[in-house]
Amino acid sequence: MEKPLTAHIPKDGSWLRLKDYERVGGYQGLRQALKMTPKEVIDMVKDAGLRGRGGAGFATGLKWSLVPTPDQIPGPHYLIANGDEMEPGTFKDRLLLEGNPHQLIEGMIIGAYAIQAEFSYVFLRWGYQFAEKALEEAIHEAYEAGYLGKNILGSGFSHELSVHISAGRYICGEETALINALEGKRANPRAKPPFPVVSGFFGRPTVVNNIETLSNVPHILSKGVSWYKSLSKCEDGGTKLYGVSGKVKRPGLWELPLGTSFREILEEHAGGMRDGYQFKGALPGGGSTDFITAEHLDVAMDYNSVAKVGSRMGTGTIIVLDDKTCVVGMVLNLEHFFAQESCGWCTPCREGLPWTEKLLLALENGEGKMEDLKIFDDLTRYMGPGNTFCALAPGAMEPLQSALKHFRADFERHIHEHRCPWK
Ligand code: L3W
Repeated sequence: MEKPLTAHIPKDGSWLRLKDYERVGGYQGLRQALKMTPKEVIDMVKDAGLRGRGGAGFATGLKWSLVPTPDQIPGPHYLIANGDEMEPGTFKDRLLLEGNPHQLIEGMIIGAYAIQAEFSYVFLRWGYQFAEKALEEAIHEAYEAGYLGKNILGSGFSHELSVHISAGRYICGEETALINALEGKRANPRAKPPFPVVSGFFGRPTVVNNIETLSNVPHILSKGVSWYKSLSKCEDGGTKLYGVSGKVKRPGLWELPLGTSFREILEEHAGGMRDGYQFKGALPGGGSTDFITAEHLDVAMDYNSVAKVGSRMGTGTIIVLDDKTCVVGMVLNLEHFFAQESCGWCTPCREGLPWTEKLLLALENGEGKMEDLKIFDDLTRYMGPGNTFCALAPGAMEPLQSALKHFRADFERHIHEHRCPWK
């Protein structure tokens, strides 16, 4: 099984230096891209079926193709790698940032060439300090070797790349809040449309892509579309970093074919449930996705298949719920996080999330009422898609609404027994 994204990450906790990266084919994708026109590069990424790995799964080549060309809107154009990884349960970009920063840098230069961007930024989570060090050193190596700067490899294309450290809030990872933060403003999301591809950083055409997404790009260019599609088990291309946390025998992160079954990830790679614990449900792609249950164990972990069973693949990092953990307590923990991380810009999110947290806390403490379940149903609707500026509140409602759907009896037991039955 090929693992292009992770195969060469050193096992001793260090990162892949330029010479070692080049030895395993590093920067061949960039060399190939610079022989092609920007449109040919975009078409290749489109044909490869690369979809955004940040959570939404938007087609990467399509996103790039929506950027006006410099003939249509003269520069500057920008590319931003979103490394503000803070989704609950998600720890996949960190591995790529810390272990193989050149792969990301190469993907960024290729992406920048495709959209003819003069500047790019890695917007990095505040706490990822080892990643920052590795990235800064790798960027220095790339400048020294002529992969960044003026007239890259004699192609006539010039590009500058730098790292920006996030202020350390979840909302800074939402792409339009991220752009505001990068401009030095308060990190409030902006209304979309206009999408950043048309009006982003300082009102200029801007592509924001996830770290894992951009790390795929060098391999598509160097090894081709059919090879890339052959890595996957579904209609989209490539591999995926899948993670598992919770009461499993071997929590961790694995690079596997996109579309690997949930059961295989859970039972083979994570080793199954720990002795004494039963699988009850899971959030398939971070804290802001809907629960799936034991009846969905055979779902293929790809964007379309997980959507068909009423959830989203999201970031592909699974959080397992076991039979000895209270689902109300688990959702309370998530809603506490989302309420704390709301930027307060729009009313449903600012008011609705603390209200949700308060009601869940009362329920968990045995002080809930049956009417509260109706209020939860209303809150999930009021904070649903289309009622807020960004996806934070609708995402926060996904675990709650699906917990109420699949595990409503657990909520009712708290009310009838005036206590948490799991304590
Ligand atoms: C041009 C159009 N561009 C959409 C672009 C858009 C963005 C991308 C996806 O949230 C999800 C969220 C979290 N013309 C376009 C267009 N685009 N239509 O496509 O857009 P969107 O709005 O569907 O999603 P989003 O707001 O970017 C991402 C979920 O991911 N999530 C969170 C992950 C968090 C991390 C992290 O911490 N690093 O990854 C997990 O599931 O809930 O639904 O670029 O501009 N017509």
